[in-house]
Amino acid sequence: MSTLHEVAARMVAPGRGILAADESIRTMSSRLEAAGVAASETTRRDYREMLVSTPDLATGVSGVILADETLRQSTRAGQPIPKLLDDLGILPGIKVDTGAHPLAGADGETITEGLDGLRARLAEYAQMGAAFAKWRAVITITGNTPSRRAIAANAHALARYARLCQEQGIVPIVEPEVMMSGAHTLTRTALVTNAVLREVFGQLELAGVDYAGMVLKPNMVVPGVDSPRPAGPEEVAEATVQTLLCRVPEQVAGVAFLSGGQAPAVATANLAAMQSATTPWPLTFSFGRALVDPALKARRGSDDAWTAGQEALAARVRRNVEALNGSYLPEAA
Ligand code: 5MM
Repeated sequence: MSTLHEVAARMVAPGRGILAADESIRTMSSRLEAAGVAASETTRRDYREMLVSTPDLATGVSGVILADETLRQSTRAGQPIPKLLDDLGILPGIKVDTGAHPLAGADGETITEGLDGLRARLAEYAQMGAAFAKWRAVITITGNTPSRRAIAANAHALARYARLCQEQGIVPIVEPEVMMSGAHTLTRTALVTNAVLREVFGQLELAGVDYAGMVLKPNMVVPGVDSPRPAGPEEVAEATVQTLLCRVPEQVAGVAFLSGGQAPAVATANLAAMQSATTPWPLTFSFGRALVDPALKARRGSDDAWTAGQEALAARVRRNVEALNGSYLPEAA
C-alpha cells in the first residue's frame, strides 16, 4: 500500500473525522471580531492553539486542515503547530487554494484560484509536515446558475490540484461545494450535485488521479436555506447517498462532508442518518463551522474561557463520533 493510500485511509478511519480550521485570514479575523476579539496574527494563533490542544481531540479527529498562516505558527510555548498535531497523532493538512474569484463573463459565478506556483508550494508544505491538502470549489444555485462553464472550469482546477498533490506525496481533499444559499428545492440540489460530481470525476479521471489516495469533501444534499420545504435527516440522507452512489467511484478512500452553514446539531443528525446506508466508502465529517462555532462563542476572546472553548469543541466532536458509530441521540437544534 502506498503512503498516499495509508494517509487517505487514516483520514477517514472508523469513528474519526476532520476538523476544518483553515479559514483565510480575512474570514478568521471577521469571526474573531464578531466574537468580541480584536483580530491579529497572535489572536488567530491563540484561537487555533486552543482548538488543536483540546484534550483527547485525537479520539475523534484524524486530521486538522490549517491555513498557511497557522501551518507556519508555533504555540505560545514555542512548538510548531504541525509538530504538535503530529505528536498528538493527528494529521496536519493545509488549504492550498487562494480563494474563489469572479469567473470572467459569468453571472456572479466564481473560479477557485491558486494553481500558479502550486507545485513549489506543495513541496514546501510537505517539508513542513503537511500530510494532506484541501481545495474548495464554490458552485451557486440561482435561476440561471450554475452554468456548464463554471462547473467545467472548477472541475478542471480541482483535478489539476489533485494530481499535483499526489505528485508531491500529499493526499488531496477534493471539495466541490454546492452552496445552500437560495430557495431551491432538495431535488434541485440533488440534480446540481450530481452534475458537478459527474464533471469532477470526469476531470479527475482525465488527470489520472489515484482515487484510493484522495478524499472527497462534498456538500450534503439539502434544500436551499430559504426553501419553503425543509427536509429532515432521513430525506437528506437518502438524497445524499443516492447522489453519491451515482457518481463517486468505489475506489475513493472516503467521503468527508462539509457542513455548509447548517446548524451544528442538524449537520450531525444528517450525518448520523447516513450511516445506515451501505456504501463502498466511509462517510464522515470534515466540518468547519458545525464544529467550531460553539467553541468560538464559548470562548469570547478571554483567556479565562479557554477551557470553555475546548469543552464546546470536544462536545461537538463527541456528538459527531456518536453519529458515526450509531449511538447518536437527537439534540435540540
Ligand atoms: C474553514 O473554512 C474554510 C475556508 O474558508 P475561507 O477560505 O472562505 O475563509 C472552508 O473552505 C471550509 O473548510 C469549508 O467550507 C467547510 O466548512 P463548513 O463550515 O462548510 O463545514
